[in-house]
Amino acid sequence: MNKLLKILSVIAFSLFSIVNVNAAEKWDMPMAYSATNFHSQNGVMFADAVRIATGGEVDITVHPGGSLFKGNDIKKAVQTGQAPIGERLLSAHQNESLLFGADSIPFLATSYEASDKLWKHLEPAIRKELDSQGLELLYAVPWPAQGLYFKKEVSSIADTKGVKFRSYNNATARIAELMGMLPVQVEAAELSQALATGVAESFVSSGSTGYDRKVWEHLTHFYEVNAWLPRNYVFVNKKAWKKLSKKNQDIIRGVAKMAEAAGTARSEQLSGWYLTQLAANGMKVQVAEGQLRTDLEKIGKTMADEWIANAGPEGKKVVDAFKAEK
Ligand code: PCA
Repeated sequence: MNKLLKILSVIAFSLFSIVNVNAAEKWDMPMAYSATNFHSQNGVMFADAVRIATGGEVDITVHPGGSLFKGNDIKKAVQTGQAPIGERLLSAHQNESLLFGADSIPFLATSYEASDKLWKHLEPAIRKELDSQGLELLYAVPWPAQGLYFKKEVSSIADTKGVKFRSYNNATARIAELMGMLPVQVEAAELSQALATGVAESFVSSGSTGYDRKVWEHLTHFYEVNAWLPRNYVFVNKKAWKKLSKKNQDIIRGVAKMAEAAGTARSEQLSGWYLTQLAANGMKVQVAEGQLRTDLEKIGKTMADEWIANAGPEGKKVVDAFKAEK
């Protein structure tokens, strides 16, 4: 009897170990933007593809809309291991290193093609920087080009003085300053609230965020500037990454490449549609021209010069290589 129990416990123990070896890594993935946003939908497809391709061994659950961690807290949460994986706006970290803001230099890369080229030169530097912070870069997808939202007609920066402006990173706060506006940093998840309460009365973003946040309920004018295409990126805590088998790491890298291509294609496909939706909901959608365009280009030049002067040799190398390829 005793012998039988011993044998049974050995069998039970080995079964337990086998199950344990194959147990799924369950990863929660905080994302900052709404569930219906294309970045979030792409994140869900990425998670599904990883689950399928790893035979269920890596099981990622997406938490959009800042529901698990607010946008501003996602990187810290992943760095400290509170979440193994997450997504964040890359340029939100330009206060840590200007390199993170290379995709938000006004008028440097203003189309999807240019954005891809810039990313090709920027990606290795970002990967290295993130690695030194204990993070593994997986993929990055651009937002549609950025334009300006107001609740009045604006013909030049003379019309923007004193306007309360919602910023989403240092570059957008600097734009506000240079346009004589008053910047206040607000996450996209809280944008409708900020507009409704008058905390902000204008902002710079894509048609995507204007559409997601139904900003026609508060604002009236959208000016297409095509100033830059900032990226969201998905990254993993290195310790969590190292716990995966080499095979699963390779699978996830492959799926990440597909997610980057699919998300970028989706962003481009939707970019024009978002603007038609703004117009269909009553906004005046127009191209920034004349004095407004001239003023914005001047501000863009100031900001590009400031970036190059402060980003150090590595930043300069990225921008030079991008320009040389143009
Ligand atoms: N939407 C994000 C960042 C860039 C964009 O198009 C936002 O406004 O927060």
